[in-house]
Amino acid sequence: MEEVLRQFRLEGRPLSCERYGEGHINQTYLVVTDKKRYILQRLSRAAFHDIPALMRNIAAVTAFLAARSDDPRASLHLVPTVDGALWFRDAAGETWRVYDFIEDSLCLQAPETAEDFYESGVAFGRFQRLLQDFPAETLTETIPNFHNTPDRCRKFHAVLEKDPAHRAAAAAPEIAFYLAHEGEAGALLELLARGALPLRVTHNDTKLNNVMLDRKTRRALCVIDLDTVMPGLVAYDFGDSIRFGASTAAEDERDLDRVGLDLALYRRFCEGFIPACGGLTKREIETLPLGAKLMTFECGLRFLTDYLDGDHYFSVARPEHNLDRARTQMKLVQETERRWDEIEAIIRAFL
Ligand code: ADP
Ligand code: GN1
Ligand code: MG
Repeated sequence: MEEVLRQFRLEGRPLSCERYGEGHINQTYLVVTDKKRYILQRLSRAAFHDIPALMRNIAAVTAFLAARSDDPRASLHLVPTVDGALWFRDAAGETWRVYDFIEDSLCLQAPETAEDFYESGVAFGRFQRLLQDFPAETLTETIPNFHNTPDRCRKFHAVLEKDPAHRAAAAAPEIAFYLAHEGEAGALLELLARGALPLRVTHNDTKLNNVMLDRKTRRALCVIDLDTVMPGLVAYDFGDSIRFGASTAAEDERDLDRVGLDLALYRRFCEGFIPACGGLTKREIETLPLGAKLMTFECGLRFLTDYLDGDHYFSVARPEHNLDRARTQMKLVQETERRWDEIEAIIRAFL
């Protein structure tokens, strides 16, 4: 680690470097020097296949956002290497990058109050609005077909057919559930293809723990985890936030009786997100609940696919971790169906 840290232009002498945060993709470390704190990340090779392009995206988006705020904490800041590069590739082929640590902030794994969730909606909505002027054509698609749900279904079938980790038998009810729900997978993409929904620059990974709140005021501060900023639909960003933050339980809760939808949180998120986006079309707003349902289905399907594949993509802390996650998402899809009329009533207030 010392060798890696020597490559970056850090202020002060490194005192410690420890694993940090609860992201599922990169390996994240908190680095403390005698002057400052930093976030060091080893990028996932399973997730990202064109790291130079990914880092160019992030440099462009962070510079764009930094130019639009007086607050240095309103955007991530990359720390360059001693050679002036944005990342360092080590002898083993691993890629490392460093950000300034966003100080006096909070990163939550679940909203403590409805206001926290509202503020996360403001953060992601504002991010969406600011990026309306970003030159989308300069962005590389870091993970092609990331939210192409029918493509996720195809990948699921391919893994299921091979059953490489011999786990399909242990997941028969979950497999049956996801197969039975495939019919709706293409609903948003069909609307896009018909020209009914606009393509925007979206974040695509809008979990609550990818947003920072100000520790004192608990107001929206900054959106982080920019690895998947790509052209997409606003329903993706809305949907992924709801999937994670409006659930009554953690993403990996094992007791499914505890997993449900908190519709008060759902509504409060809408109140933060929709106005902050500014200028969403009527059709975009109408399709937000479908986005939440599809992002939940898709994420569950991705967890199940990774479980069947032997856990190569998402970080896991136990052998059944991805299966547990696939089950919570399944329960949330069921709850979304059961409470669909109530959800539609919430959205109608914003039309
Ligand atoms: P992953 O792609 O694995 O989710 P993230 O970029 O989201 O990685 O980082 C993981 C966690 O590290 C975040 O949820 C957050 O808690 C913390 N984190 C990341 N960047 C910063 C930063 N610049 N300042 C403070 N905390 C950060
Ligand atoms: C991953 O990187 P992280 O932990 O913020 C994943 C998301 C999933 C999420 C599920 C690049 O998010 O797509 O929705 O896990 N990110 C990537 O918790 O695949
Ligand atoms: Mg993250």
